[in-house]
Amino acid sequence: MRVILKLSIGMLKQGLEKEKILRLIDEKLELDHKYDDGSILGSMCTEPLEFGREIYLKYLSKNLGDPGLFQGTANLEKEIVSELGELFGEKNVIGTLTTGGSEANLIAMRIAKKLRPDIKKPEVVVPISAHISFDKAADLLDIKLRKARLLENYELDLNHYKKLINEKTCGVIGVAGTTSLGLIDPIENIGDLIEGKNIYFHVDAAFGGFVLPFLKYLKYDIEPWDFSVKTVSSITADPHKMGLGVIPTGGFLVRNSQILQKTGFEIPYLAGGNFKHFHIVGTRPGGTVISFWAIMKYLGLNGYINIVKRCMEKTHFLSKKIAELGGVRLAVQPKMNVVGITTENGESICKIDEELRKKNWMLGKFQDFNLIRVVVMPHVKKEHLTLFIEDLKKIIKKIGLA
Ligand code: 0PR
Repeated sequence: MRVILKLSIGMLKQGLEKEKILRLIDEKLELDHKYDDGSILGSMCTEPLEFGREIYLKYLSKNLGDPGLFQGTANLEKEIVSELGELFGEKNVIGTLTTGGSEANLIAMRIAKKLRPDIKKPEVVVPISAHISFDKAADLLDIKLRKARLLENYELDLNHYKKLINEKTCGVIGVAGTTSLGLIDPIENIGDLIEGKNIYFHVDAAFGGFVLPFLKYLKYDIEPWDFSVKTVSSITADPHKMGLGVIPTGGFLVRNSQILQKTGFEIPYLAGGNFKHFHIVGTRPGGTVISFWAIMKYLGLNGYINIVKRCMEKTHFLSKKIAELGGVRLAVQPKMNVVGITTENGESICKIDEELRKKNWMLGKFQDFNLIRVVVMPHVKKEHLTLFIEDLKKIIKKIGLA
């Protein structure tokens, strides 16, 4: 039998010089927005801390998919989990770093379902403002999502939430730092609704996890949202958002260590030996973990407090400017470094978003809530915000909103 080997069309027969490749990459990446050019106003990611980047590059081949082979790296992950647990009100937690908030939320949804095999058609209650990752998880796990409405002021309608809890509910979700507005759901009240009911309670603090503890140190009035609320079973908190970790680094913490034994996956054949794990992915980066360990050691509590302090100063600056503009208004007074902007007269925000994009300003648009969102990440400078406000003012005038 003759085998005809056909070279794939895109692949070169002969490799190129490194110089040439670097030039090609530069040319092709011209299309990308850059964090430091100021245009990225609607991202929850940012440049990782430079030191973290250096460490990451050193350890690219570490694979925590087989932790028995990389026990040192696995121990660093345990240290991170324990330090974060303490920051979130419970030192003796278990957990893991993930590829991001979506994987962490998917893991939480799977646990909620697994712990209640008695429920034939399981349901999970989420606020309608919860991240899209819960829809993805529900789809993958065949869970029915029951979505609770918001009130006029974008806060959770707790009465509606309560009505959605029933005998099929295996889990409830609260968000500490919503994607659209950075709001904090009433975690204690949600906890009261499920007390004694054998319902899993997951808090999504993918964004807020690396903001809220530091706001508390800055004397902001932050209602309890973490393991200090005794009914909370697990928390998502992502280093690759306000933790300044490299992409991809998410985080998942669980209060009860028994849950790993009860619901973990097992891989019997690994070179480093068998172990139980929560992950959806198999091979997974150790480099991000080592890098984040280094970032936490380098910044310390004070480093994070200062980063959040500066973001909040710029948030207040932007909020004040928006409030002075006319034609648009703040959707809510920001609780963290997320600023939602809506129209004053209720007209659609889409035209403004479109015009802003033409001027190269990239914000998040939340059509259901009729708002556009700025996330005041560390890469967003005051000069950028000043230019943004100038352009927004011109646009409001151009389209006749004020
Ligand atoms: N939970 C919350 C509350 C989130 O806001 C996000 C993502 C997730 C979970 C999921 O996290 P991963 O994206 O790590 O899986 N929030 C941002 C968003 O959807 C993600 C993002 C980041 C979007 C950068 C755009 C962007 O440029 O808005």
